[in-house]
Amino acid sequence: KEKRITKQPLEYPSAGSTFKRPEGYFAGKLIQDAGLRGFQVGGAQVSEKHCGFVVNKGEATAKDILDLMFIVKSTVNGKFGIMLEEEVKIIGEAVKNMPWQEGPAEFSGAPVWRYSENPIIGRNPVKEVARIFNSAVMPYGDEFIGVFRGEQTNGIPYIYLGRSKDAIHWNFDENKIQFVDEEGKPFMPVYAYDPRLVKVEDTYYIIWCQDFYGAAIGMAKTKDFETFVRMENPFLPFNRNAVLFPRKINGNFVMLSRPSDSGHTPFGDIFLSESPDMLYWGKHRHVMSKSPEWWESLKIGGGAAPIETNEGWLLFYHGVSGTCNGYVYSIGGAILDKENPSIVKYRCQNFLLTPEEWYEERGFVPNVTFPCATIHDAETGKIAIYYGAADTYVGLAFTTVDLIVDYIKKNSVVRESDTEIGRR
Ligand code: BMA
Repeated sequence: KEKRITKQPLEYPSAGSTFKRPEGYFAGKLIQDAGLRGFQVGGAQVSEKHCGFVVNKGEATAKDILDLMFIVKSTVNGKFGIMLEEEVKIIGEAVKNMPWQEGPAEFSGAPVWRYSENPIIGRNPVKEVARIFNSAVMPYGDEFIGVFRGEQTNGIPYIYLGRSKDAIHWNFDENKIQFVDEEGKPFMPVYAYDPRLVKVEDTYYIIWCQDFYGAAIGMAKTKDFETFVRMENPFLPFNRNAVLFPRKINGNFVMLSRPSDSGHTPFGDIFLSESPDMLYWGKHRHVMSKSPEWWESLKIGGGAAPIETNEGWLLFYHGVSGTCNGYVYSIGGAILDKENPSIVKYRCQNFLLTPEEWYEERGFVPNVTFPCATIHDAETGKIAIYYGAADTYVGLAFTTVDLIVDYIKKNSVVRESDTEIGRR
């Protein structure tokens, strides 16, 4: 720690170290040797203390920072023939009390590791609720809040509110969330499952699957987690796996969804729709299809709300394989274009996580890992993935933005329909 304080420019705000370490060199040393120590554009400066950091001396704009980085990259490339690459960063907020456990030094597959105390939510967690799984959580003040799929003992799923200080141990309300209409009158869905929870500007949105003369998407909003107001159903049946982006893009709300059929849907691609007001949805685009890879060869669907990074939107989704003994649900990863997220920039051909542990292989529906949320810390790049396991438990897995983006890029295969804007 002390070493960091003397060597790193912690007295000025910075987004951490700015460039990746090029093999065989140090970015800071190259920048220093290129004569750029203290070089400044507007309020952005190559730190005088450690040239690997770009610091904000006061009023640096995003443009100052980008311009400075461009000059640094071209100068270093001109002098030494080495192209510096930017470190991958999460764009968003820092998380106090980030749930975390260190990973192994090496990985045989994707750099995603499970929490050693999984599952974090076991059977019969609440009175009259047999199982909680496929649920979404997020930071709330200095603590955490979540919306949980509670399978009642009568078999009907509803959404329950839970709170946690550490995002690992959860306390649930015994009563299901009581939804109301715009007039404040009770307005409960017939059933509700697979909720996602996303904050856009100052409002929290819950999006789930419900009955609308068949399985379709339901939606509600809250500002205080006391009053939950149902909104118009965004799409016609049949549809599942709706995932809202955490900010408007080009002025519109953006949502992923997976049109399907009335049953257990043996097909399905991810689509994207836009809305100026959350009332009318349109400008539908195709994002990505199932692929020839075995683990996502039957259907795919959105998972956690996309994470904004400087490389694009990082999406954890689920991919399904049909075996002679039923479906297997794995977790996949892709990076969508920042301004036009119907374009897939990178898509990992390998799964990131597939059922391997007892709580993923054994339960109400065996062999299911189903991601619904992440908690991600912009300061450190740490990511905690929350996933339903075997339609019975909640599991937690970890990665970091640089490890996972690097892995997705290195193992990326994008096909024709991925790179289109998805309009035909
Ligand atoms: C899907 C959804 C999920 C579930 C999965 C596996 O169709 O219903 O809620 O986890 O099947 O059963």
